Amino acid sequence: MAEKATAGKVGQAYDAAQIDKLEGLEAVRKRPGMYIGYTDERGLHHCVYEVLDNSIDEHLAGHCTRIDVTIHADGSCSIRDNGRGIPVDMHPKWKIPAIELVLTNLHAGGKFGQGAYKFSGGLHGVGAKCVNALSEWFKAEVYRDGKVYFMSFAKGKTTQKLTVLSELKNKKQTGTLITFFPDAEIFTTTDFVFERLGARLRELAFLNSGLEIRLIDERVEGEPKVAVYLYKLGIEEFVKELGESKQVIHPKVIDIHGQRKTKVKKDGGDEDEDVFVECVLQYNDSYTDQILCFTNSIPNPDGGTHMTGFRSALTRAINQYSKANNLAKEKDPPITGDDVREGLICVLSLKHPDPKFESQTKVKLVNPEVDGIVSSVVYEGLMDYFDTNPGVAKKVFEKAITAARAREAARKARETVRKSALTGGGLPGKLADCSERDPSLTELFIVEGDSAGGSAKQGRDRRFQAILPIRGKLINVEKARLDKVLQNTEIQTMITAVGTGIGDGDQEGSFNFEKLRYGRIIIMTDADVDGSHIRTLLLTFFYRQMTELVRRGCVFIAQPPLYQIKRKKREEYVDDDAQLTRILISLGAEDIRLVHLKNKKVFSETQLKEILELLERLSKTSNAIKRLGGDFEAYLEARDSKTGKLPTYLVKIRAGNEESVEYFHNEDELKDFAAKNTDLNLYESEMSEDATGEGAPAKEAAPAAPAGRKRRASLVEIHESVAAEKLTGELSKKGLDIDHYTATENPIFQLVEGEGDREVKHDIFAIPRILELVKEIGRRGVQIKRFKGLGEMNAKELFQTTMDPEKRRLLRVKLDETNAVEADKMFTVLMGDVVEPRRHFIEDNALNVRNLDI
Ligand code: 0RA
Repeated sequence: MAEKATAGKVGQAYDAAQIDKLEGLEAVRKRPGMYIGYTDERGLHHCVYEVLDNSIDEHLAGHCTRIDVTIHADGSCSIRDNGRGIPVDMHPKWKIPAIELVLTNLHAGGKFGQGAYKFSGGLHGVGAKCVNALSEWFKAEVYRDGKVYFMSFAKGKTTQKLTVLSELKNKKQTGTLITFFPDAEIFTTTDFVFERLGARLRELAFLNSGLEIRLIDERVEGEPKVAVYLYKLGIEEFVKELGESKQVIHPKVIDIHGQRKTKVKKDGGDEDEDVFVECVLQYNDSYTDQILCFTNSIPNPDGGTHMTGFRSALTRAINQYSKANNLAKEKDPPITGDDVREGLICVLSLKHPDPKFESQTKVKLVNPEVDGIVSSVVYEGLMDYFDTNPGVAKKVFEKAITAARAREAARKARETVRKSALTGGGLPGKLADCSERDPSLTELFIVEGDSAGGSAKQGRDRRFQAILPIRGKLINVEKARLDKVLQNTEIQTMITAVGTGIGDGDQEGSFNFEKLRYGRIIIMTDADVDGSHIRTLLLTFFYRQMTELVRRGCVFIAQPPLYQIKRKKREEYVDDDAQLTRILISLGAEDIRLVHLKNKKVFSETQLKEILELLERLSKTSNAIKRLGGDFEAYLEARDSKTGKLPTYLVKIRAGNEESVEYFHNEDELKDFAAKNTDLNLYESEMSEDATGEGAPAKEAAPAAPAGRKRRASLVEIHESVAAEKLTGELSKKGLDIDHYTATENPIFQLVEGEGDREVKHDIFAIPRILELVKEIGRRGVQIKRFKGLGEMNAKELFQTTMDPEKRRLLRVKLDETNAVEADKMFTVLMGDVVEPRRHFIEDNALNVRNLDI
């Protein structure tokens, strides 16, 4: 009897737990925002991070060395780790498998094994169970005790109870594989973004040295796209990379770490636990700082007590060092926090057993004891470092004292700006203000040049549009210190017109969003080199000095049209080259027929249009291959005659002034070639080029071959092969044999224009000519005018095309908060003075950015 009673009780408890957890997960589905913050792209990606955190915890506990995140072709995502595997044994109290509890019971917490959750990240601390609740389906495979366990769910409800799938060959293998498909009823998007996941995984790899994280995208055609993140030196490499495009003032980073005890509340009272601080820093010659704080691998963009502790320690250490070594001159101003942070790059990573954050999003750490802990670790570490590295200490001090002197000068300059803003009627004379006073309704156009400024003033809607013309080149705020920037009159008028003031901190005249005078600040510059330079300078200024404006999306770029075309009486504005081509093609194709001469097939108008579009796309691939140094016709000819596959590698070989190109279909062919041509050192890094090529100074008596005869090679992967194969395939389906891409002896096609007496026949010997000819025909009778400057448009045109809210296209400048690191890098690279990365950046991005001429 007694036994039965117990069993009944257990049953009850089990049921109760069951109901409890279902209600729990139901709540998550009802108010997803409360649990994961957002249901947009951010929330979608948080799901991956939530699951990932458990794997990272396994790493922190010393049991996991590798994590694979895979975006599958069906749109699902999986996270696989080689940790201990989620426990599958029965929970002593609830009598259900631990894994079920972990994945379904909201309030069960995960504290099974000792120490496993010591530095749990959990962006919102809700873990895998929330992801489960928000997934159309969710599967878990666990490798443990020599078996493969499996369990599955749909929208948080169990669809398959824990079961054993098979025995493991390797009995020692352990790990967890979670796969889930985000529920489209919950999320506004279910498309995972490779770059977004990649940025976070990279950060995690930096913060967890030695952990190998892979991101695999199986949605692409052909081989999956794979990125591997593994940093043996952890945040040291992070800091090095952040400083990569800046001129550092000491080559070796400063690495400080230490630990302190803190009291943590446990069931049985307070217990002493370790808090770990790691802080890596490096100074560069720029005037901005970049301090990234993390707690248990979670970014805290708003800082918090660890940031405060770090800041005070840095100021204290540098001042202390200066005092002890008598470095400052008597008339020098005191060195402040702002001064010691000028040109600083720092990553501060805290590992805390019981972190407390200001909000759900964990952007700010609030544990009060952390201030003292970080401050003491950093101060001690820095003083030690300065004592053993007096050379670096001196440079850091020099940097800080120069900043202090400049700050003093800037304060005086700012005072002048503020005074001039207050006196003389306040607003600059050049500003043509609008009559509306409510900033939510108004816009300010910052216009390049007085003449365009004049047109803009005439053409605008003066009720809500204000115009500020600026003249000549602006000062580069990335290369000059604030006091110089503020002496620039263009900058002064701009600051006064915008109204908010600049910078951060709490000195007089610093940025105040409340004082913004126009809801939209619109940069309007010419579509030429100077224009884009000025635009970049303006953007850099807003990004560095009025960041909040950019963050809130108040800064825009006007998009004047690139062309005006006239045909008969019709006028049209054209935004860019792509649109122009489209228009010319559609005009050209209007009354034209394409005939295949061999079978006399006449293509219909729709077919012709489709063919033209394919050809247009193919010509882009062709250009891309030319850019790589290849020749498109030769490339096509090099295709595999049996399979039709196009080459995926290209090797450029130079010997003196002669250059030749070879194409390869796969790694095997390439290896073969490399083995036969060892002199080319095909698999060597660029570094070795100097040793073999012209770079190395020729030693006089060396009996080396004359430099001219030495062969040098470079190997390039042809990513375009996928697109080219697809396009040529589609063309051939439409009856255009790619063999005819190159000119032949006899005409293959005829393009027939007009009808009856007016009929004109054009023989076509090669496929690309079809497109060319159609464009030529389209261009007839059309006047194309390229707008180089805004000044070429009259007031009415300028308003209609570029300023009229009904018709214009504005580009909103966005600051991707999840990628502030990238944003900073972009501005440093674009405007700073290290040339190499700038070139790479422009080359890498040239295809995406319109008119990016620096
Ligand atoms: C609870 C306890 C232990 C490990 C885990 C959970 C765990 C969860 C996940 C989720 C994804 N991968 C994971 N790996 C482990 C400790 C297990 C033990 O003591 O053996």
